[in-house]
Amino acid sequence: MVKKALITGVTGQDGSYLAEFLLEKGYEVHGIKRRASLFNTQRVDHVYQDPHADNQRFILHYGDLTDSSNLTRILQEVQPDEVYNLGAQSHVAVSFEAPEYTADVDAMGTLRLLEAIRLLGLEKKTRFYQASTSELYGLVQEIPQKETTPFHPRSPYAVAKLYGYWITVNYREAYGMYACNGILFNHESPRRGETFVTRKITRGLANIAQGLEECLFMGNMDALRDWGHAKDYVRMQWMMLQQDQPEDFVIATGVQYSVREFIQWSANELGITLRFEGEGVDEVATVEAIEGDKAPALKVGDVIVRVDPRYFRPAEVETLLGDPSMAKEKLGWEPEITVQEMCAEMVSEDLKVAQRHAFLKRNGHDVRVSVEK
Ligand code: NDP
Ligand code: GDR
Repeated sequence: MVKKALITGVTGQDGSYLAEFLLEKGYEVHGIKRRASLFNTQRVDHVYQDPHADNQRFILHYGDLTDSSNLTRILQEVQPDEVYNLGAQSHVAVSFEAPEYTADVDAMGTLRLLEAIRLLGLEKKTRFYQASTSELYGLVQEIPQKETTPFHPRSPYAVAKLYGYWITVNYREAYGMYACNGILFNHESPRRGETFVTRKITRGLANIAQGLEECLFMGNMDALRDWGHAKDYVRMQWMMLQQDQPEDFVIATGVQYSVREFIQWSANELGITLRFEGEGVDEVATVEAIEGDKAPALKVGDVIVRVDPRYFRPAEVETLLGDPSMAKEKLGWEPEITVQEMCAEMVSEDLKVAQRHAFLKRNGHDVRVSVEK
């Protein structure tokens, strides 16, 4: 029997890697996509299958985590063996601006899915994965953070995800459902959304190197994160649903770096040596040396990174460092891609796009790159 998986958030970073992974494993993969005024399936277009073809194994359904009847209908139609709830308003800073919507999608959306599984009598058939987050630790109570570390969320996003975490545990305990949480630390890739810090850096610096932007405006560069590669982390999401008993796991690399270090590595990948000077809102990064031909638009002395307090958060999560030893011991999981390798891959992909845009611009085309406002 072919296994069926349903992924919410299939058009996002993790959803796209997970869909690829499950298709390779022979699953029939169903995904929920939102209606948008523009196409929003770029991350999964390469696995798209013509709906007119036979034996379709990748099927998209219109839906939304704010709509119970829609979720119930899709679950009833698909009768999935596994549900991966990756859909979310996933941006921490945006959650301060849209707290109620974030709660509706991230907290209530999780409840809607669990309750639909139960109402349809699928609670013994369908296994449920909840995309929980290191943001639950927020103001950290213990270093490194593990499965038993107490939570102290620091944003509307993290508070909503706290509800998602506990309602998943509750449905497991109350109804015997196979439901579990992956407490994932930050994970990135060339498919990362453009306004998360790593992608903002790799894309921004590649654009600056090619003369498409002038300066990168950053928030708190002292923030420390435990960054892994999304490809490694979706493998673990699947592994969590293949155990005899459902359990919650921390997924992390166990190493931590600052945002500033990530900027340095990205610049180095472009042949640029940066010098950071000043403090707080006056901190800037200046080009100290240039090697090779990846940054033709720059000269020594250019200031290409500045701080903009607009990107500071009302309550910041200063430091996160995960302890993935339970995942290693019980599931044999270990990350395969280092953060430096991931940074190199992200810069290389963003540079290719920037070079294409710069070529078009040099040849008289009106090229505008979107930047975070
Ligand atoms: P993305 O922001 O890249 O993707 C989020 C997905 O959710 C997109 O497909 C988005 O659709 C969809 N979505 C947003 N709102 C709704 C809604 N109302 N109804 C249905 N779908 C919706 O996130 P990631 O792939 O990075 O993360 C996946 C999950 O893991 C999220 O839940 C996130 O909170 C969580 N997480 C992520 C971590 C990370 O470091 N990446 C770490 C820990 C947890 P659209 O494409 O239309 O916007
Ligand atoms: P985070 O990721 O909030 O950890 O949530 P993000 O990349 O947005 O921020 C990481 C850290 O970098 C600091 N920072 C900036 N962040 C952004 N976005 N833009 C900036 O200009 C900037 N300057 C500094 C932030 O203040 C923060 O400390 C991500 C999301 O994927 C969540 O969905 C997920 O749950 C967590 O990771 C784990």
